[in-house]
This record gives sequence, C-alpha cells and structure tokens, in this order.
Amino acid sequence: MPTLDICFSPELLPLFDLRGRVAVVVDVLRATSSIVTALAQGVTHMVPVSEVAACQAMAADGYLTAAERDGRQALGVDLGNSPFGYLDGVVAVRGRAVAITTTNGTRALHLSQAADAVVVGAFLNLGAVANFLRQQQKDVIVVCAGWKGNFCLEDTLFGGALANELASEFTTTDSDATLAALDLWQAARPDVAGYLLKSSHVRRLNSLELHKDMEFCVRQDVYDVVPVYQEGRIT
Ligand code: 3SL
Repeated sequence: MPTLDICFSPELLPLFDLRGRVAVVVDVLRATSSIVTALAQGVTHMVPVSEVAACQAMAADGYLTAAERDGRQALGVDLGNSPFGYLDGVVAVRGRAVAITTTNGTRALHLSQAADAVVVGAFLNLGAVANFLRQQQKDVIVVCAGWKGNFCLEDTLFGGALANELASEFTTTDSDATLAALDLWQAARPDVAGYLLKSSHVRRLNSLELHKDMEFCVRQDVYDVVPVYQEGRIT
C-alpha cells in the first residue's frame, strides 16, 4: 500500500526524498485556495514566481498579476491573494493567465519540484485531490506551506483531512506527523472555522478584516479541479 506522509514546513523538506512521490502542496490560507478558485473560474494557467518585481514584469507578456506580502496585496498588481479576487468580477479572469507570488505558498510550490508530480491542494478541492491520488497509486507527501518556515494549524488540518479520507487505501500510521494531523483533524472537524479562530494566521487575517476569506477557504469540495504544477506552470 502506498504511504501518506506530511511535511509540516518547507524548512523540513530536506529531510524527505520527494522522488517517487506525489507532492500535495497546501496553503489553505490562502494561496492554494486562491489557485484552486482561479483555475475553477477559467484562468488558463498560473506561473508562481518568487519576487513581486518578477510578477509585475509579467504584465508585459499579457499576464494578470497577483501578489501578496504579509497578507496584503502588493502595490502595482491586479490581484491580491484572496479567492474572492477570482469571483467578484472586478477583474475579468476567465481566459487569462496569472503570474502569482505569495509569502509562503508559491515558495512551497518551488521547493516541491523534485517530486514525481506536484498538485495544489485545499479544502476547496479535497475530494478531487483524494481521487487523483487514488488513481496515481504512489506515495504521497503533503507539503504544508506554513508561515515563514513555521508550523501552522490550517495546513496541518488539511493533511489530517486528506489522510482521513484515504486511510483505508494508504498507510497513514507510519509517520508521527500524519498521526498528529489525524488527531488534530478529529478535534477540528465538527467546526473547522471555529477551531481555527485561535490560529495565528486567522488572527492575522482578522486584523486585516479578511475573516470572510477564512470562512470560504475551509469549505470542502466546492471545486473539482486538481491543479498540477509542471515545468513552471500551474494548469
Ligand atoms: O503565505 C502565503 O502564501 C499566503 O497565502 C498568505 S495570506 O493568506 O495571503 O496572508
């Protein structure tokens, strides 16, 4: 049976051999939730880049630009990092390509590239990701984007929810990380939004008046898309 392991922070990735595994990169708040929403709304592809300046420069090639630092939209770009940016109609996104940079999520994507496949996970597409992994039949590593190298609750909860979903088809008992995430998921699942109120990132988002983003990002199975990151593009 393939195994499912969880890497709690990109800083821990050097401890894992990604070859032979599918990496599920998750930044529930909010990068991967926004990417899933963007592709579900008809964005053709996204290019994750490291720096805001590199993102801004891609406007010259016809890209929409999305950039966030410390939770706020960067200056001189079309979109921030809210999934509502792809839903509210203020910027027409259907049929467009988007260059994106965020504090943690795009970094986690870049650092996961050694995996056999890199997919973008969020609660919004949890079931679709689980189905994709069932089809692949390969070992899985959930890469939590965390916050500036630190552990964070929301990405770990996603890892626990995915492990719970796949528990009868994947080995989820070999790693303490997965066991811990499963326990956290059992504690949080009756009220994920309520559970996350104590988390550092929700407190950060609330201070920016972005509570509605968190409520949206913890919804499960809203979208059926499984974005794949390959050769520099998310499609
Ligand atoms: O760190 C990131 O990649 C972002 O998702 C953080 S925020 O939710 O936009 O603040």
